[in-house]
Amino acid sequence: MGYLEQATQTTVSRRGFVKAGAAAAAATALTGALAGCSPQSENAVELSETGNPEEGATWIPVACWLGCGTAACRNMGLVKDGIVLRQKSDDSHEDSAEHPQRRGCLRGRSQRKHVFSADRLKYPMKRKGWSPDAPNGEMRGKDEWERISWDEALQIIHDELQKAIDTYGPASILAHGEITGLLNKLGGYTTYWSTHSFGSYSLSTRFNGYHHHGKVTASDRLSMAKSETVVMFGVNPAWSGCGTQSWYWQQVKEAGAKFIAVDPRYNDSYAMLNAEWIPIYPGQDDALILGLAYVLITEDDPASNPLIDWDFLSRCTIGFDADSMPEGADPKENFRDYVLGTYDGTPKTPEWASKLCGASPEQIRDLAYELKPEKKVSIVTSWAPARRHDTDHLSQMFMTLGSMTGHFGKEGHMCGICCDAMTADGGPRLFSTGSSGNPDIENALDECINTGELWESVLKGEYTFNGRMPGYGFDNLNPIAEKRSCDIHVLYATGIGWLGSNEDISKGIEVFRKMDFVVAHAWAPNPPAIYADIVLPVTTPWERAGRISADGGRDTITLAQPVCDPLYEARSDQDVVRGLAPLFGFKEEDFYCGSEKQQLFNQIAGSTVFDPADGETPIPLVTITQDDIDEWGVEGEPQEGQVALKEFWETGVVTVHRTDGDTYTHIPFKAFREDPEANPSENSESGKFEIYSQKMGETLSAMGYGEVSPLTVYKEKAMGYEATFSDFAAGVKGEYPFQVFCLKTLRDVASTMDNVPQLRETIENPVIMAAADAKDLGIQTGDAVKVTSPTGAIVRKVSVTARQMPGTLVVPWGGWYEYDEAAQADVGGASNTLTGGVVTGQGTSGYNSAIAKVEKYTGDILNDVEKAPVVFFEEDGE
Ligand SMILES: Nc1nc2c(c(=O)[nH]1)N[C@H]1C(S)=C(S)[C@@H](COP(=O)(O)OP(=O)(O)OC[C@H]3O[C@@H](n4cnc5c(=O)[nH]c(N)nc54)[C@H](O)[C@@H]3O)O[C@H]1N2
Ligand SMILES: Nc1nc2c(c(=O)[nH]1)N[C@H]1C(S)=C(S)[C@@H](COP(=O)(O)OP(=O)(O)OC[C@H]3O[C@@H](n4cnc5c(=O)[nH]c(N)nc54)[C@H](O)[C@@H]3O)O[C@H]1N2
Ligand SMILES: [Mo]
Repeated sequence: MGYLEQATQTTVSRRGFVKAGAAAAAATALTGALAGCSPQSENAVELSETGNPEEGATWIPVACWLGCGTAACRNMGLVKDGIVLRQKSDDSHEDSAEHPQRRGCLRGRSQRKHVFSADRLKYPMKRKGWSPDAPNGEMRGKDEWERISWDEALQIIHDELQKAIDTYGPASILAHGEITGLLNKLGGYTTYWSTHSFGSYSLSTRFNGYHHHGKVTASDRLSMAKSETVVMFGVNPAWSGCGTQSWYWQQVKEAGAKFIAVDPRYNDSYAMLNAEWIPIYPGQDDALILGLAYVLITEDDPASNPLIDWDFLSRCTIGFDADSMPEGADPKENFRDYVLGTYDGTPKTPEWASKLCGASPEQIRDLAYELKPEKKVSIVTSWAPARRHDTDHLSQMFMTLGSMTGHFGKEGHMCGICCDAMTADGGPRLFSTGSSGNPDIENALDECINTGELWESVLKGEYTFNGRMPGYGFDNLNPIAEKRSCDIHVLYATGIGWLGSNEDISKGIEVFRKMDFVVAHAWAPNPPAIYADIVLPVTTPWERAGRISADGGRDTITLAQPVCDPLYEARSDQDVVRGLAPLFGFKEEDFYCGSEKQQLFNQIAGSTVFDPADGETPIPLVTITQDDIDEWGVEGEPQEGQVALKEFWETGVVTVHRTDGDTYTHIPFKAFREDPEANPSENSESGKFEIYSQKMGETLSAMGYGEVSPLTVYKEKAMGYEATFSDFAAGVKGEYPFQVFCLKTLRDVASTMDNVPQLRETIENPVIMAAADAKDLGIQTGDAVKVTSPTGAIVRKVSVTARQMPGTLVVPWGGWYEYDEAAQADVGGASNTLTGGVVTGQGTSGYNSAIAKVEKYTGDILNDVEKAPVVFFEEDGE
């Protein structure tokens, strides 16, 4: 009997789900239950004769679609007449270490407050001051709004897109999201790329032998629990992987591991794990690792004090010493001699490292001894340290540390990325979803601008082309640093990205104001909507056909049912395209294979799970009968799978029941370690881990954003630690003495939930400052501060803590940009107000790269929760 069979029996078929409504015991007060609902919804629920507002309500699986990477938590809604009265998470089976419930976090559980929020956009709207001939662009963000009909809105969009194409060509439209299929049929559009989540892991690891996403560089959870020591370089699952993933970490603790944290902050995860703390300055991990390498190299004695795994180093890596350098490279440029300072005269001693990273030489020495090859050690990190300028060599630095200490390819040992959905549970995802069946329409253009220089490029009319690398795909890398012209006139935004997730929001607004025409799709008044000309109210996933996702933890797939009809006049993004298609002479079928329900069905039918027999062959997940097909009213073929469609639809979740040593066990680089010749890395020319990577240095340098050396070395970082000094050697701080970095916070997932009052109340998202700095500046928790970087300023309340390195500030990631005239600053706390202005190396997005000055702010500012919801215009009596 296979594991999955076991799994589906326990998970789904046998005691898989709590029958609808069975757990709905306690009745909540009607008003309480509906706080924050739209007026339309409120009218819809009536008290039953028994006075129980939950009578007749049913529990159904509802979508949590947030991009935290863990967005496959099971989310349940108690639904009555299209209204969600309450939410709960996974109680589909008994919770156990091997087969945990997929429990969600406060954000997923607040989705009903998000969907039925007071600030939902209701109708298509047009900015009053905009007209086709006179855009009055400088009024964007300040103007009044008027309600228009969908027909008017679509006609205006058609006319403006057509005008831009006819006048300036299709490349004059900068777009993303659902509209791009239609634009592709019209000749294409200009797109953009960034290194988003992965930072400099995105491209460096394509050449140095490591792995680009990193998720598969970490062991699965049962293997990880065998570690004796876990060294965490910047990992915060309690906030950024909360829900079931954080619980995996607790399993590692319960199994007896010791934890050591290397981080500018002692975060809640470290507190949960009772970790020791080695505070370091943001971005200075490379210096610390070089200090460790010095101790390992100078104190290792294979007989009496084995600190280095010479066997792994010699078989699996190149570039460590003069003898292992690749052909053609200068033998002097090897890692060992760099660390010892043989040729540059600077030994990278713990004292040298201490000056650069802030950890004491003793802490560095002690840490080196914690990493002994004979011990089961997991060295883990996140992408956060790499979402920073000039970190192209950082992935290689961790790879080198793991190689020297030999913590690769053995159970209980690892060296890899441990964040996002797969924190403490690495490995390939066991489930995948099928294709929607919609046609793929190619973009005829390859124009693609790096977000680090996006706004500057639009203003200058010129950018650096390095291939078309849309989304997370970097396969079109074409490092030629070709200077191309760009002439953007129209912005088409779906989502907050351009004035939230990307760097340099102030310059973004400058660009928005220069455009002929700006469209935004949104369900809440987020910054791109506020700075647009036409705003289209779109549905949330709760108002669509349902949602299937295998994007969360590796052993879970979720399926959500629709909750309600589109609220007010909202339409799905697809329906916008369906509405525009005939105006351009296209048919719906040119873009979609059928209804959204048909597409969901196709995704379900095509979903797979790895066969438990071998742990790697995808087999169909869902059994579908002719009756199912008839009931759904879709086209399709019956098929045999592991779970019946009806059951999946009702429970909303399938998980794999893991057992120790099963076929889903993931010990990264195991085969590589055993025989690197037979199992070479796909990501390097030599097939080995390249501590010296010629191809990496050459390729990244060719992108035109600065030299990247083939050898992993210490690098001074733009907008980094040294940049906070005017005279580093003398220790004199400069105009911007603070390093600012971001944190994924409990309130937001990216900036998706920042408008939800209940989350604003729970998590304030203040600027976080070290106690010593606050004392110097006469600042206390609850005061307001103005934080000014070379690109912008924010004013926020401050929270003072002893759990953070002096000289650093945290601006939590997710706030919505909100310009305040009196403060001359953003009072929404949008962290990218402070970033931008530099592009380095592989074009790494510098979300954690900012330097700033701080002053106490004495004007009035409100806490976010005290702010009234933003409504675009008064209700017109409906
Ligand atoms: N300063 C700073 N910047 C950062 C980061 C940081 O830590 N600090 N993190 C970076 C990282 S790791 C990432 S992954 C990115 C994430 O940046 P994004 O990818 O921009 O973030 P998401 O929240 O996924 O954005 C989705 C947006 O689309 C909207 N949306 C979601 N679904 C739909 C839909 O079906 N239709 C429409 N029309 N809209 C929809 C959401 O409401 C939201 O506004 O941000 C990066 N930027
Ligand atoms: N709540 C919430 N969860 C999320 C998201 C969200 O927006 N909100 N976003 C999701 C997404 S898109 C992603 S990509 C993931 C990834 O998220 P991660 O890459 O893990 O990022 P963070 O959680 O911001 O930071 C992790 C830790 O790194 C530390 N750190 C920052 N810079 C450095 C450094 O230079 N060196 C060291 N040693 N430590 C440093 C921070 O103090 C923090 O403790 O999170 C996902 N989870
Ligand atoms: Mo991300």
